[in-house]
Amino acid sequence: MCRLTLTMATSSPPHPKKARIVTSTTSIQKQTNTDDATTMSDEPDEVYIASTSASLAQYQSTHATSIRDTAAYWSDLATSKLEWFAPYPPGSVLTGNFLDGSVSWFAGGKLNVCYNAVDRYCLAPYNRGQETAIIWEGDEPNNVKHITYLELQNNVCRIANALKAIGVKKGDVVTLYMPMVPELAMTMLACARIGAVHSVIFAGFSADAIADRIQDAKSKWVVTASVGARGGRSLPLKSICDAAIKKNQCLGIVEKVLVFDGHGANGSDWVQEADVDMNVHVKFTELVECQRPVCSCEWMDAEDPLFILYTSGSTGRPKGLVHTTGGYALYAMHTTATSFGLTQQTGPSNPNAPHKDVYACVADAGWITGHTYIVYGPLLNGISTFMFESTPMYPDCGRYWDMVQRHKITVFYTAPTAIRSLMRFGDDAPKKYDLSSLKVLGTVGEPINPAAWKWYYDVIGNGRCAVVDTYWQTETGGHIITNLPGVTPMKPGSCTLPCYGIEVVVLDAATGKEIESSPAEGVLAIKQPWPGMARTCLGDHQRYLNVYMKPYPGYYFAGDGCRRDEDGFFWITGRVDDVINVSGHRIGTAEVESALVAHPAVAQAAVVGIPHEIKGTGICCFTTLANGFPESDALIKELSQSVRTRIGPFATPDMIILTPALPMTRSGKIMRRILRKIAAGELDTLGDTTTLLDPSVVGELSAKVEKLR
Ligand code: 6R9
Repeated sequence: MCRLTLTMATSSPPHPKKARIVTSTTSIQKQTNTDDATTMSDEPDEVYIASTSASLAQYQSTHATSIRDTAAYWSDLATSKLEWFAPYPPGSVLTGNFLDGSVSWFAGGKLNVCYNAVDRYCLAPYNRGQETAIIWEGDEPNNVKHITYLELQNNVCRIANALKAIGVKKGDVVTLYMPMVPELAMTMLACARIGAVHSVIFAGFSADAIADRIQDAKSKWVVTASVGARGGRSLPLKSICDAAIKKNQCLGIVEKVLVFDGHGANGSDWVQEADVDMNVHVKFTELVECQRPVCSCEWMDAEDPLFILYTSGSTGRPKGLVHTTGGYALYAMHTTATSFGLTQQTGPSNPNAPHKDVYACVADAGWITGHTYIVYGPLLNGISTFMFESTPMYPDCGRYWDMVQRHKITVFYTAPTAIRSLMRFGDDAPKKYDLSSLKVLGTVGEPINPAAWKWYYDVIGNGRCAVVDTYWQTETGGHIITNLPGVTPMKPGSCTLPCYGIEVVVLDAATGKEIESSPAEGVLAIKQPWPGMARTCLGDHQRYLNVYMKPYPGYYFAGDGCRRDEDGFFWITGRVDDVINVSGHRIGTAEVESALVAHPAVAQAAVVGIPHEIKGTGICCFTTLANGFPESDALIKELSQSVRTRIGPFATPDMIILTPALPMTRSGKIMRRILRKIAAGELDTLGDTTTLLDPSVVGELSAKVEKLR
């Protein structure tokens, strides 16, 4: 039996920490926790009561309504929160199903996401044109810009006109490979304005990875910047793009590369030499400057694509998930407001709500977190959003906390990996700053270990702030399980309860049957469509069906394992496919394997995740060499470089083990299960090894792993 500790976490005056609460205002408090060793926590679960029984009951009742008649729930919100150029027909709120991947929301309705995120706030009845839309902080802390909604509108219109001037049309895919500068958000919005589909590639990806994505999306247009800046270093983004578009797979596809210039420390950092035989570059900053700041919004159908975002899957080929206009916008807007407890609830029905939050999500806009919770979600709510170009360690490990103090940030959203790496430096850095503006602290990307959760809660939040653990995916468009500030009790390490409109179930992995009682352990699935879900994989609907809809017919399969405890709280236990989560970045083991076997010295490669103190999971590669290639440290370095070149530096292996043989079944399959155990040093729980062709491999490999630890 585990102890159940209850801690107050309200925004009223600080409470003694970990006080045992003897009231029984919520159903949670009455429970006794019997969680066993399956919990990711190495300590007993603790419950932090953030709410009253009334607020939890209110959540439960709204949630029940939202899944009982989900179309009605979302339709009410769609009309009260978004402005439509033409309404959707009453019967088209929700049509289609998971089985054939035909889900569609609000089809026939016409709207524009850029209009809803920018223009409407410049007009009556909102009249917020002079309020800040974007606070940007560059690599150097003193490089700060405040961009009002009106300035944002003007700049977005100029970029939209410039895109049109070079020939970008509705439906064209525009690839963005940009640093975290306001022009990135502006270009995304400009695409949305003219109906072009953006495909943002995180600026840490290599030329090879960019080329694959350009080819897959047949993207004629690429927008980049001459350089980016991060942690005092300059990133040669244009040169990397140049290298990408010269690769075979891009030949004949890319027509123009539009280059924003002037972000370098010395103003222009245009690199000329790669341009010699290419007539494709456009000095985009100049072209944009001479455009008119007025550009009408394209009327988009709710089901027209808004953007593509590539993510890793079980195969080596990245998949381009397609998000559409109306459903995504509504879901982004609604989850931003509810999950972070925004004090301002804007919408046509409530245009003059006060604007109180300084909201900062410090992710990169190149990931889905940045799309939904830096760009679309906050701006659709009419609040100011923060864009951060640098890293948490630059110029020192107090950077985040310095920003909280200077900008009086109220909502701060980051990843467990960042929390863990900052925690290592102790409490002195955060203690130097005034963090009293904070109200809500968010985490995303991977399960947060209870020790990191508590540090975030105690040291950063001073025991006063709600910590929201938001579970979701590129595919889901927005949060699907999270606690709500001031509403849901918190358990460190649990993402708690489903979002409104999301019916989460636990399925028995083998039988696919729903497990109705709690506690339960199995795979996580969703039972009904929701507006923010990705509609397809670009150019490959069959793959979409195979990955998400077919494994458990009638459900959306998320690819994660989970546990539901007695209180109905969800605990994500990690991916159940061949995807590993490194510092919150999804990396397919097959992608790393194909980068390794691309090297002539490699005969076979098997990649598994390995527990890592900071990254959560590290990358461990086992490789056999082709005849004639001797093992050497130099070769290990080359292989590591090969992965960086094929994917990007964030996928750099943590361990590469050269070996004469891999554990294989008699039928010739690499036993990754065994490799995972060897990598984690868990030899006592190896399980059945009788099917191994040569069991002695296990001993040899674990000796090698031990030496490298
Ligand atoms: C938003 C994002 C999705 C995968 C997902 C899961 C893991 C994300 C999590 C979490 C536990 C959380 N994940 N948030 N696991 N708790 N709060 O990260 O999207 O890059 O597509 O990754 O990340 O494994 O399936 P994406």
